[in-house]
Amino acid sequence: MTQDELKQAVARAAIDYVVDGEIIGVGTGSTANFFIDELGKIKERIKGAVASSEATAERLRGHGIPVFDLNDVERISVYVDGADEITASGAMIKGGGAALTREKIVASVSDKFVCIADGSKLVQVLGKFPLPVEVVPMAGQAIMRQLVALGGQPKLRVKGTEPVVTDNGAHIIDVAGLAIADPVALESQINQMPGVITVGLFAQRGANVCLLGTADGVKKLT
Ligand code: ABF
Repeated sequence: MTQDELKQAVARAAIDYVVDGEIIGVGTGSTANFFIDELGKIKERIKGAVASSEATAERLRGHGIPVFDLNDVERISVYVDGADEITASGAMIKGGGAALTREKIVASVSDKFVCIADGSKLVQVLGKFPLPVEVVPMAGQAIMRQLVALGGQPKLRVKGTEPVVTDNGAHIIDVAGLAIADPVALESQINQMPGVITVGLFAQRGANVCLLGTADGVKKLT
């Protein structure tokens, strides 16, 4: 099976977690896009969705799925999203798609986080994938010095010669070289740096369920 077929298989499996008549939280990225396409096929069963990025909102609308502002929604039963890395206990690195802040916000108000990923995303220790940190642009250099002190190799994410600008008007620093033994502690530590908007560690509130696409079929972790 190709990587896209594995992503499609987990996206399909995640439909089982959709609660009829409710508003679904929807993540960002290529695996989430497959989920949106599956959601489009059963759109009459749901009330709508809250999107974690402008790109996701546009794709949802393209399928005729109503997109709600989170301020108008009291609760979300299920949030479905991908990850860049995930451990067997559900701690994740996210943010490769630069949507980490809205992803963390929507996940935080959802009863259940269902992570969908192809098998290559499962790791024992987080950190091989550079850890994304969304920052207020003026704080970039100051935050990078603190990340170096933590043992990381931070780099401003650029597109061409310009910094990548997120949906929130902020920048992304990618931190290589971290072997993250204690993701819960590191999440707090980086979150406390002035100017950090969100760190792409989702450990304090990790995934409740992980659907992993493998050659032997969809495996459920956690
Ligand atoms: C989002 O999309 C992320 O937080 C993560 O960065 C990325 C995973 O992308 P893909 O599904 O394309 O591998 O969920």
